[in-house]
Amino acid sequence: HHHHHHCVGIIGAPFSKGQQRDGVQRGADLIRAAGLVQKLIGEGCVVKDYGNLTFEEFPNDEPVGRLKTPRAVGRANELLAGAVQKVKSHGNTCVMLGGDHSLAIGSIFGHAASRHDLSVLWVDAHADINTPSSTSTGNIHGQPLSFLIHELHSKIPIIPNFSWLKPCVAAKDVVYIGLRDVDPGEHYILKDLGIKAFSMTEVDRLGIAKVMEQTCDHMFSKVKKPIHLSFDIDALDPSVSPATGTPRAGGLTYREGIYITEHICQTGLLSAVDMVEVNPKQGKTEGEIKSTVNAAVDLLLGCFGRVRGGSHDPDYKMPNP
Ligand code: 4U7
Ligand code: MN
Ligand code: MN
Ligand code: MN
Repeated sequence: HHHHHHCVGIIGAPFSKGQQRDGVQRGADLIRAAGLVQKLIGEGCVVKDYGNLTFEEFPNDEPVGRLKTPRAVGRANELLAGAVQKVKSHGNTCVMLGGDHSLAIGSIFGHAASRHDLSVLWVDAHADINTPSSTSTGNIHGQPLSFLIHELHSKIPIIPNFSWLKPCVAAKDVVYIGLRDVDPGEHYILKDLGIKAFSMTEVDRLGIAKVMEQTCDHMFSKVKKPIHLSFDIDALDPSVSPATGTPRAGGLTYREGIYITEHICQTGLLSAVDMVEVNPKQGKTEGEIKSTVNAAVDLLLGCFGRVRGGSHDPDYKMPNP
């Protein structure tokens, strides 16, 4: 019943300074090298690859409070936000290939600037909602949502290279799936703001089909807003995607991950996707890297219409015996 094609705009964001492990900046090129563009075209998408962003170096990027490399993260996200706005202004669904998850700051801000009033679906083992004061690690990839959510505005101090950023998402418009490693401060925020969250316990209890039904019920309770899907590859179980910086046992299966993307595609409201935290240097073998990258590619294909039951080809001619 999808007679339209998806127009997809891809941005590569080879950035790693939201955390401390080298390698995650190579995620975007690996996902491309696995054939993402050709495979999307094979699904009937019209694809424009906008290439990789080039990020500024900040040699004296001293911590601000607990925050590590704040200037690099601030400037990278400002650049990314502008790039996402451009991709959206061309009428594309934006795919941001990371890089680490601090990039969601710019990706969601840029998306919100062109399509305000988004729903954000955050698929992750982690809640990524520490504030600059609640963080225990200082890594900004564990904090992006605190910078984006209106209700947390008063918790965000003045940080160099972040003055362009204003909160742009309401707590009621965020849904989590896959949580299983939530810090005490994050748990407090989730409860305090009443953020909808399907942890792995709820995935076990309800099954992924009911989780997606209830996710969409929540997101579409009033008006149908465009969806921003922020997919951290560590949401999947480390047996599927081991090549990532902060793996956590007990994650989503490959099939549950694909089901999420298929369901979101079917809403017709997917407007931007982040695919982040693929880190080849964290893979112990070639096979571990391959499995992680292939999962990222397959999740993106699910976002753009690939269906496991096969799809209709109007040009198919049944061969004669
Ligand atoms: B990711 C952590 F303390 N919560 O804040 C933190 F456990 O983007 C992990 O989801 C954050 O991979 C993980 O540093 C960030 C930690
Ligand atoms: Mn479709
Ligand atoms: Mn994570
Ligand atoms: Mn994350």
